[in-house]
Amino acid sequence: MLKSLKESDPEIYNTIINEVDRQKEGVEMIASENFVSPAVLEAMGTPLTNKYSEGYPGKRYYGGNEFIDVGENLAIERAKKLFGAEHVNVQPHAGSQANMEVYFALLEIKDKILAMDLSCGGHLSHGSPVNFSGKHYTMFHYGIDPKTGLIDMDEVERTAKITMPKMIVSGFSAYPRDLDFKRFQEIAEDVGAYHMSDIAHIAGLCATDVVTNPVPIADVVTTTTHKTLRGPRGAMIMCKEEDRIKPNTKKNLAKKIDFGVFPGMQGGPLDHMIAAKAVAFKEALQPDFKTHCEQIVKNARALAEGLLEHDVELVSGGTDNHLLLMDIDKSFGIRGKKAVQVLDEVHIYTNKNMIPGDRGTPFNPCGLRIGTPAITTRGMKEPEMKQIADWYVKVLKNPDDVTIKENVKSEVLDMIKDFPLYENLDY
Ligand code: DSN
Repeated sequence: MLKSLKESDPEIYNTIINEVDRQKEGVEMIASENFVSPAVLEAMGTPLTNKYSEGYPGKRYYGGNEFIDVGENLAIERAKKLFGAEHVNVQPHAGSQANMEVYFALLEIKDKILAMDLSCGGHLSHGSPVNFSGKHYTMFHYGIDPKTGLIDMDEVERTAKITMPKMIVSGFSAYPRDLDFKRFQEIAEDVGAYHMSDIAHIAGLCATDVVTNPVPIADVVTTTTHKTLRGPRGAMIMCKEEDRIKPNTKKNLAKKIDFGVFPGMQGGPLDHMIAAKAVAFKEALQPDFKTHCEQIVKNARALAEGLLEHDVELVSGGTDNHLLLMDIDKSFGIRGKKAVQVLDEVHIYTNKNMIPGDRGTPFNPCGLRIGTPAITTRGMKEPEMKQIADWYVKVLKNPDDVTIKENVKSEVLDMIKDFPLYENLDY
């Protein structure tokens, strides 16, 4: 593999090889990252990338789409089965675009949206002022109770009743607990709003009922396909067929969403990525994917226990899902920028993250977000989590101690030898 690339573009070839080696030789704990299967990788790197297929299966604007239609239909049918969805659109290129497509499909510019605050775990596309969502819509935010670290659903309800939004967004990028999607839906129904749930982080856990699956509950659900779902980079939108807010109009909800994706926001779909999504959905339908998702959560809980034994402060005191948020400022007197740097040095990969009531800035916050999807894919279990928790404490307590960092790095390199990655890729 990569023979032609090696010859024609050695600089990019070397970049790829170096990155693959970095992935193999590290403990990957960025909560939104994962390792796709060789089959998913293969589907992505195919001549399907050459095709144009604006439109939907059976209704394309270009000829020659008979096989592309088969691939897209397979992806749709598998996703429906996986999540119990009435309607699925597998064309969105990325999570932010999927959210934009839903807003465009169902709202007017300047309409009111109520979503989770970025500093409490929401996403940029949930109304950050520097994002299209915050610039084009009138945003209101709910946060979390600083005492418990949990979303206060009574506060969500109060804010919804005062602001009367057209859409309520549930979902997050950094919240370690299960969500009460039913209550979100009830509140949305009470105030006459759509309920869009963004499950980008937890999609794999939702599909396997390891955490609550909002697809049968919410009006619309968006997700990326590459996080806990372990597919290729990309996204999809799932929704009910009928529009609860505006029933009996010419276009039902499913048609509005499809129209919001194409022609509303995107042109040609990425057919090689849709084929790879179909491959990943087939993998996620196998019984061992549920066991894998259960292990992701067991690992996150074991990691939390390991850190709590060292009195590390965790937002909400623990986790129900795949991620943890540490208050590293309180626990170790270190901020996010330096923490990520020193952990990089020992081959543990993380990201800095704002935490509720953060005393820092987005570029140098008090929080560190860590997650278990990628290391669970590598086969690590509870005993390794205990070891990893000890490494965090050693490094973050002694960020300038070269000997400690060298020792931890060599222990990391030693441990990951037992968890090989992409062994059969011949590059
Ligand atoms: N960048 C993703 C994350 O890390 O959560 C969300 O888009």
